[in-house]
Amino acid sequence: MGENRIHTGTATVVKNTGSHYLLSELPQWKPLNAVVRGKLRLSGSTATNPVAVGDRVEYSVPVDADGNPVDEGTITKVLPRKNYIIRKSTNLSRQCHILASNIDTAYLIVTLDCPETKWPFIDRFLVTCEAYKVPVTILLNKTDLYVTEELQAKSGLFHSIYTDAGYPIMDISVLTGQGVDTLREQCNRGGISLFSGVSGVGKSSLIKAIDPALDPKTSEISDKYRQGRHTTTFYEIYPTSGGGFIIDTPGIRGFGLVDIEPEEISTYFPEMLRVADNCRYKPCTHTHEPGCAVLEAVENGTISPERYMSYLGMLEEEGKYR
Ligand SMILES: Nc1nc2c(ncn2[C@@H]2O[C@H](COP(=O)(O)OP(=O)(O)OP(=O)(O)O)[C@@H](O)[C@H]2O)c(=O)[nH]1
Ligand SMILES: [Mg+2]
Ligand SMILES: [Zn+2]
Repeated sequence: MGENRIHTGTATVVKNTGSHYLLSELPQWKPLNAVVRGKLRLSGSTATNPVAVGDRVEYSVPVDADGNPVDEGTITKVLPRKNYIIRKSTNLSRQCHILASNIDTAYLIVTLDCPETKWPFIDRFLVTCEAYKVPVTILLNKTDLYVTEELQAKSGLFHSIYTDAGYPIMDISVLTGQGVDTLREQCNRGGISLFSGVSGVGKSSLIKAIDPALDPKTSEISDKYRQGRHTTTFYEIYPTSGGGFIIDTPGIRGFGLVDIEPEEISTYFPEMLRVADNCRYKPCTHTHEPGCAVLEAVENGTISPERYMSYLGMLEEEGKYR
């Protein structure tokens, strides 16, 4: 025991199981068990989790003469985050949770059926990504199921709304393999990809399709409720054989905005931000003001009524609980 030295370094949190963490010095994959002892100095965060998957941390660990860890490590400091995704448990809750940090691309996985992803959820997720500077791509999964006229129309509408808003969309089917190769290539290009979306949309299945060596837990959808069970419970970074890193997240139910003032919300709708400069009054809530460029854009169809309704919904919700 007298031979032990203390090694210190910087690593990325690749797994969080509640009280324990796994760290690795990416792009190397050599996970080390670590814990937080005592108080960590936090940068003014109100989150319930002081350390999130994706965090870059400083750590120390006792090592033997050959430099091999002889015990678990200790996280001593969380380095400033490039970005993160944070949510409130419910709109009423003051508690918030950092889902993940230092994300290169957030993939929002959406399905129009089995389960149907509610559109306000999509917009709340997108607003959060804009607010915290996380680049996002939408994956429309389970396209194999969109065979009825109604679902095809819905898919068309979905594409036009979110393309107009300025988001990249990819059509995906884990079942037929549509889009999977392209997505794999993107994920392997490096960096951390976050897979997010409500329960049952196929996040874990998609990760497995991207790299069959990975095995995130998947489950059958409960037909009774047409809603997935929450199979994934711990956040985790998976290293792909192509050199990428993917975070699977548990299905998210609600998505409350965190620390976003009502008057800021419209700035996180890229299509509103583009025209808001032309509003006659500033600040403008884009709800009733004469000469409002956003209202005009909704009127003439450049801004989709669906997105605008989402905006009004958020404005109302965020105003109410303050
Ligand atoms: N038809 C069809 N089913 C799919 C597709 N992708 C996934 N599924 C099915 O959807 C169900 C849920 O998939 P999961 O990968 O567990 O979903 P998840 O998003 O990880 O769910 P949580 O972990 O609960 O958040 C499984 O039964 C999958 O087989 C697809 O492209 N088409
Ligand atoms: Mg899952
Ligand atoms: Zn306006």
